[in-house]
Amino acid sequence: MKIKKVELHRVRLELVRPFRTSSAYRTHIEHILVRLIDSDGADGWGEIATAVDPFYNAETTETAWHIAHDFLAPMVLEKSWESVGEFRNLYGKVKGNRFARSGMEMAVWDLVGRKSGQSLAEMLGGTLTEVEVGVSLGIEADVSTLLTQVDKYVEEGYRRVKLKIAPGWDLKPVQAVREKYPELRLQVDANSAYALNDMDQLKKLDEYHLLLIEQPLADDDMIDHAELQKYLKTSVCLDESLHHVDDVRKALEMQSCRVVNIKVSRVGGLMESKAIHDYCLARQIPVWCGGMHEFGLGRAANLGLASLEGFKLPGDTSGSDKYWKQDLIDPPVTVKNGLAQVPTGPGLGVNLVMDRVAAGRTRLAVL
Ligand code: OSB
Ligand code: MG
Repeated sequence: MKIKKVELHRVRLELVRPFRTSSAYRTHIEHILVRLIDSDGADGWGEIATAVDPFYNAETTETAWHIAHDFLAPMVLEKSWESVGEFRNLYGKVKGNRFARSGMEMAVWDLVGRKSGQSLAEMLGGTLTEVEVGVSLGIEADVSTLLTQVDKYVEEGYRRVKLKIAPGWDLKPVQAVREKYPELRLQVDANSAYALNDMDQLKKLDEYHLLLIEQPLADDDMIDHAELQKYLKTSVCLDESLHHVDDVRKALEMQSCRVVNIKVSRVGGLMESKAIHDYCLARQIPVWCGGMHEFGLGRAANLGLASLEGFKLPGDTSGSDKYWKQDLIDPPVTVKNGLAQVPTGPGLGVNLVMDRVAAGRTRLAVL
């Protein structure tokens, strides 16, 4: 197969509610949609789910545009390949920049699936037809505002709640939510806001029977995470620290974590996500699907991935309405009774509404 044309659509959507983490405050999201068109005129779409700022990791929407436009697209245009793996090798020289690479690879999964009539879940070997869904709640001005949010999603049926925490916003919100919901599956995400000398504060979270604490320490510090994990009863889960399956191997060997967050974009694509899943499944390490405020396209990819049997914990694969007044896809992703359906249509299995893409578009390039 051969790619004849690459389109990059930078699209902006406002969040229905501003989202605050320990590291960033966001009111809108801008992702790049990648469209690949092959020599038969068939096409596929992918999403580069970067933040606009470099506060979650080093990539931004602007750096991803540079990498996709100036390197990835030229490296795949007019080259022959026969599989997603071969396609990925075309830009194998590109270091880092995994969000950009992930969006490129997602588009080729969509293309290949649409041509062969297979869904992403089928191509990956996923067996679940619906997946349990959790919700990620940002830092709020006060505990009662947070509780209103928790109430809303618990009433909607979400199967677990994740609270963003930071120094000064940790025990209080966790205690309040746990008091109101003694049985709720609850976890926290610090986005690297703590250091090893905060161990005693983090230890206090042990009494709230959390499923896990996500990325408490620096992204590049697996050694301190191992130290912390030894001290805590609560399982540590790594997000920002894990970029590929070899990182996961090292983290597990060092016992830096007991649970793994798989984010398609953070690890450079669905193929690497599947490799991490397989590695963890063989070792009975629970994994779950993280999110990056994806539009419907990336949301569908997450659900396809989460159909793999090792995804034992609910993911951040919430419905479109968690973030968007109107998603770019129709129908949107919906969650009923805490479950989302794994798409069954060819490729990613969703329909992009081009008028909505055009309405939100802030930049377009055709190569
Ligand atoms: O750390 O998991 C994270 C959103 C943006 C950047 C990082 C993270 C998150 C979330 C929300 O927690 C995930 C989602 O619902 O898409
Ligand atoms: Mg996280």
